[in-house]
This record gives sequence, C-alpha cells and structure tokens, in this order.
Amino acid sequence: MEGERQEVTRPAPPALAICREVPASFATCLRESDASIDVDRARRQHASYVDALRSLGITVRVLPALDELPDSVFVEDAAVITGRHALLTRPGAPSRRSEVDAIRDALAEHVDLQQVPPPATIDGGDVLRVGRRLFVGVSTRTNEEGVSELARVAALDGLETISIRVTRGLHLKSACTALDDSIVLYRPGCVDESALRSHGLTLVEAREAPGANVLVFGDDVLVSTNAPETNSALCDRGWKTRALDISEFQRGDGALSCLSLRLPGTSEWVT
Ligand code: CIR
Repeated sequence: MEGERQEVTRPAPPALAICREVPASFATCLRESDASIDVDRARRQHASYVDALRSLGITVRVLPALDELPDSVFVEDAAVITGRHALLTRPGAPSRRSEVDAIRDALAEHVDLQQVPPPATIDGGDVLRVGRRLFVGVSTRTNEEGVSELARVAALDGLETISIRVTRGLHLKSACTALDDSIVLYRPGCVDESALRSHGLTLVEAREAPGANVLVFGDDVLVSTNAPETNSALCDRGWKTRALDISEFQRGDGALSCLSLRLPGTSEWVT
C-alpha cells in the first residue's frame, strides 16, 4: 500500500561485510582463559568464514592484518553502523583503541562517521539490534556514557536505544543475538533477561553457550560448530543453518559476529 513501510522481520544479508586478516600476534590477544591459540588454524578458520559469507552472496572486503594490534581481527568492536551513520567506538580496553583509526577510511566511503569523546567507552560487541531498537550492554567494556553517545547517533537513523546490564561474560552479544524482531537466542544468567522481556521479546535458550551468538542473513543462519544442539534446534524451527568452526576465535573470547562489520544496502536491518 502506498506510503506503508514493509515491516522487516528478520535481519537481511548486508550489502558489504568488512573483515580483517588474522594478525601474526593473534595468540597474544586479550582473553580470560590461558588456552593457547593456534594462529595458522585461526587463519584457516577465518578464510572459511569469509568464504561462507561470500557463498551467501555477500560482498566481503578483507582488510590487511595489523600485526601490532593482536585483537584487530575482531572488527565488530571498532564501529557501530546505525544506517547512514556509524559511530566509531572508543573500546573499553585501551590496547584496542588504535583499531578504530585503522577502520575509519574503509567506513568513510559508505557512512557518515561520528566519534565518541572520553570518558565514554563502547565496544560494538555490546550492541544488539532488534528491528528498530538497539539494546546496548553496560559491561566491563561499555559504560553509560558510551550508551548515550550511541543513542545520539542512532537517533539520526531513527533508532531507539535501550541500555541493558551484562552480568557475566564479555559482551552483550556473547550472550544473545536476534533471530528476528521478536525472538532472541540467549544464554541464561549473563544479561538482565527481564529487561529484554519487558520490551516484548521472546527469549529462546541456546542449548550450548557458543550457540548464543549466531549470524542471521534472511533465512540463513551461521552457527558455531561448538553448538550442535543449538544448530539442530534452529533446523527444527525451519532455519537454513551452516556450521562454522571458529574455535581459535572463541579461545580469544570472540564469536561469529565479532569477525565482521556489516553494512546495510537497501534493507534497513542487518544483523
Ligand atoms: C577482547 O577481549 O576484546 C577480544 N579478545 C575479543 C573481542 C570479541 N568481540 C566481540 O565479541 N565483538
């Protein structure tokens, strides 16, 4: 009908995904456990991740490795794309702040960039978009000032911003990701679940912890191979799943979403 906007119910495939090669220093990235990381295996897994995105028809730009920045493969944390605008973040970990300068040029070609002044801190991994709303985790990396800075930019693209406490784990999206604009896959005990429910969202428990972070592209969903039961539960719900081994990135406290920055095309909502 004329003048009526078609409701988007699932995140669409992005027009472009930006990734960055695994640095030689990746084994020294920030992480909670002392599990060792195999950099060569990480590189193979990263190549498979890029191939998987491309096989879904997504254009992927892979930026060169930054060997002096061990966490720089986790590009999601350096920016939050809200539509025609993006917030260049100020990561909570000081060792990660130079990653933001390194991504600026690649983003400037596509979106209007905004900055975060201190003392605000925010990591992209704490930002969960669900339809027209951004849920932002207040975590060990993101503070309330960071949420306010994002709210300012999100409003330019007509998005509402809601802060939510992260009580366990690194980021909000380590514990939950959206399947559509009403259902969130989650790991219990990590975030203020009542806050999500109070906004009308239905929470579906991921069967394994790594299953809580998935990437939805229309009817397709990427799932960690370390979450086989979550994968089959999603198949039962009618999703076309694809399992990806990202074990070396999980050892570095990362997940599927952290390895790309996704830019919308004509569709408004990308995961
Ligand atoms: C860090 O501690 O910052 C990295 N080793 C992991 C970042 C994961 N990023 C994400 O979940 N968006």
